Amino acid sequence: MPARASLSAFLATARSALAASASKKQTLTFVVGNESADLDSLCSALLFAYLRTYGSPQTLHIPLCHLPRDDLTLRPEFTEVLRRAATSPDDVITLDDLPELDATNTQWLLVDHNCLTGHLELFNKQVVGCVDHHTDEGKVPQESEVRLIEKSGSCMSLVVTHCREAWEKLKDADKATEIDAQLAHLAVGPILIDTQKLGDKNKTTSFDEDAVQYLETKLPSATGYDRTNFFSDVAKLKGDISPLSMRDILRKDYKEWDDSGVKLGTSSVPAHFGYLTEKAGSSDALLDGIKRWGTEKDLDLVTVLTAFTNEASFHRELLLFARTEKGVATAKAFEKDYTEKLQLSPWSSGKLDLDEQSQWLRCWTQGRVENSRKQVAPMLREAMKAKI
Ligand SMILES: *[C@@H]1O[C@H](CO)[C@@H](O)[C@H](O)[C@H]1NC(C)=O
Ligand SMILES: *[C@@H]1O[C@H](CO)[C@@H](O)[C@H](O)[C@H]1NC(C)=O
Ligand SMILES: [Mn+2]
Repeated sequence: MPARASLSAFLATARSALAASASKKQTLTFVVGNESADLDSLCSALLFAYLRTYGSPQTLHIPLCHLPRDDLTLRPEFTEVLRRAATSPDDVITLDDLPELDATNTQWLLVDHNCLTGHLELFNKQVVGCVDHHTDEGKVPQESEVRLIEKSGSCMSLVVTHCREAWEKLKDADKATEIDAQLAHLAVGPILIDTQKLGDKNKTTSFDEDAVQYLETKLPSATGYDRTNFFSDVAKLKGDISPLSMRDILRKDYKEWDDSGVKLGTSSVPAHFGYLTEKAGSSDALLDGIKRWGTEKDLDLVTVLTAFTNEASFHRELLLFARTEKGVATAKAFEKDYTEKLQLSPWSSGKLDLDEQSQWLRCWTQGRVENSRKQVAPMLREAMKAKI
């Protein structure tokens, strides 16, 4: 391992080692976060890999962002935290950058989860440790060298707790103070977001408080850091959909179900249909965007659930677009069973609505604002069974 470097130089080293691995038969060690790929997971994997790589024994740990490269654009808050760490999304390693890997030549350390999921599930037997704040699923071997599972607001706080000593012992590098400030930005960002600046008493633990206190010793005011400003910059970006395309808005918070012979896709959006219509340019353009999403995902039923605050009160709207006969039958069953329960009333006099044999659309204002996707998705799945 060369001398400790900046985060971006470290990522370049990891990237070239990964590229060279195809020809060599050496074991690669990966650090990977949760498939939800939120700020906590992404930053925890980067910091943990960095500190494990330059701590002793020096072994290269490759940080893997658990998402396709295309999805990085959906997380402008991550871009902002990387910018403060003098790095950019182009530098990180994503699922798309993985070469063919022989599972037996790999080792995996998990952060922000303790059981590999999705495309990486096939590496489950190669997991050698974890740092996590979710319920212990008992999959990571008990005798692992690293096995830290504790309740905390942010997994990053546990990574910092675990690596604090190693961090202090890192060999000095050129510009060590500057590099440490960059790394501290990377670390403090997700902790502030996950704990509402240590203000959410239901989430904040002493791990989070101690970690922030420690990290801020590496962030004197000369580094430009200010807790309140940094938090509000990152938090604003997290909720901002204005730079996103319609497709990105629909896929940013997307969940899908495929049962009872019907494929249902649901997109949760933090803005109202008036905003979406304006953003698309017209009602027809919005409908086009929704139709294209249904085609791309090959759905029977496209659902868009909006949630937003307007004039100090909280609102929800619901759109169902059925694009196959099965989808239409499901949507009609849903309308019949839940119009009253959810207090659905036509949005904008039904101007988006469609009524054809295999294309049916309803857009409603939802009176029962306490029902989010957590409640509405099971209702839709009941309707999938009940199709009229
Ligand atoms: C990934 O994170 C989400 C959000 O914290 C959590 O609900 C989920 O259980 C985690 N996945 C695993 C496999 O731990
Ligand atoms: C904390 O939890 C309590 C009880 O569940 C709840 O009433 C309160 O609103 C929560 N506070 C915050 C800041 O989320
Ligand atoms: Mn987390």
